[in-house]
Amino acid sequence: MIWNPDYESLPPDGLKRLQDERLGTLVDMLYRRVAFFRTKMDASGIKPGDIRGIGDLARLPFTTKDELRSGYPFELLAVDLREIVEIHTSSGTTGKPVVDAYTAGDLDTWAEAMARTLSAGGATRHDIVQNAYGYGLFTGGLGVHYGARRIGATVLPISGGNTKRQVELLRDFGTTVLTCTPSYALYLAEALREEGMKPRDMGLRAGFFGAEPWSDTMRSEIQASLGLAAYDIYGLTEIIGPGVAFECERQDGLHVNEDLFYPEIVDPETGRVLPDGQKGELVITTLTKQGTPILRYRTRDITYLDRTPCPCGRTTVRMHRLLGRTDDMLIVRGVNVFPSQIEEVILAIEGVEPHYQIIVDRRNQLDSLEVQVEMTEGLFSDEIRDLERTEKLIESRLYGTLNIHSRVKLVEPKTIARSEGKAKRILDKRQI
Ligand code: DLL
Repeated sequence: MIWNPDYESLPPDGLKRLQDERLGTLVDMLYRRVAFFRTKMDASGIKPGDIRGIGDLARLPFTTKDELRSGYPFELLAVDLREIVEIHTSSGTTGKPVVDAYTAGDLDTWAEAMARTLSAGGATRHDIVQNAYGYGLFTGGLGVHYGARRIGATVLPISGGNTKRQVELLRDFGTTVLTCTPSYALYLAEALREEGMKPRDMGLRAGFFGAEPWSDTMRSEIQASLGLAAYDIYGLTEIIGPGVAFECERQDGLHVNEDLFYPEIVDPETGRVLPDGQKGELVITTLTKQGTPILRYRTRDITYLDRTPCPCGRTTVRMHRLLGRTDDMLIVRGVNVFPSQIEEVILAIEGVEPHYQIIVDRRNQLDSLEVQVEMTEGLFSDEIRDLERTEKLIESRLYGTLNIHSRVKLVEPKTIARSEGKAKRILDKRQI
């Protein structure tokens, strides 16, 4: 079902007019209210009057994650703090997190964007939505929650984890819609199987999965094991959270909420805008956001755009499911992990060398993180007890930094391959 045909099925010229108008208002507002954007526009010799529409967008400077971080916590606010009613931040990044500050109007937009997302997969007020995305500063839980409320569905706000309880709820409440990360969906499927529950015994009809990379193979597995239609949903904290783009019943590319978020694809090296169909880095401009609007945000996510009409009746552009990232950020169990964070922890420990390897795998349908670290000759000649103590110490420090559990294995000196160029420290064995 199309939640809001007035916007989702606008004829292309009407959509373009709306985008032109909204971009003009945005640029004008950012120039007046946010010193960070004013300084950047001044540096590029651009005045708000120069931007007459989307056709001029490429003249505006990009915004990067580092810039957002350096504006922590409130430097990029475009309204008075009193107007902000809710704040979310990005998870486990190096240094400061990125802050998304929402006005009441932004929460309304978010609910709208997520209502469209859930409706596209056929969810309605008759559904019972088991929301197993994490509630809290992470945008997944509350984003889905607001959208489910907007369409009038019944929400079970169970949040992530606690698999036994998830199984119980699913059975007792007759859950019809499941929302969580795709890896957790598979894990849950396994738990249900162990309880002797078959897909046909469950009432599940649809699932909305995102926040981490997954593939069509994984989709088939999820659909078969849970007996539902699995939809890919995309978003990021910097822009709004989930609700940026979503699949319709065709499951063939993600419709971008284009009246709210304008997508471009650029060459990650040169920043040049690429034509539709060409792979590159997704760049997003928020067209209506009030609290923390952003110009041309470099997402580092790799995809391409497809403007061919979709039989579903939406006229919005589709982005292909994500093909990767330009940086080396790992997403483990939905949490962003940067290798540099791991390195920092390791380098502060005595008895180990700065040679390590990060191994990410998927065991029992759940991501696992293992860190192999070379020990010094000194530690190598110590008692086993001492080695175990060091392993546990690193594990607990890593947990403190990353907020997810990892396994640390000390290996003998000189056993980790050295590299002459860029070190290849990450081994991602997940088959996705
Ligand atoms: O993960 C927002 C979200 C929540 C999306 C729930 C979908 C569902 P962040 O924690 O800021 O926000 O992480 C954003 O996650 O730049 C992508 O690299 C990755 N990501 C998000 N959705 C997908 C997806 C939320 N469908 C980062 N496929 C993004 C692959 C995804 N990667």
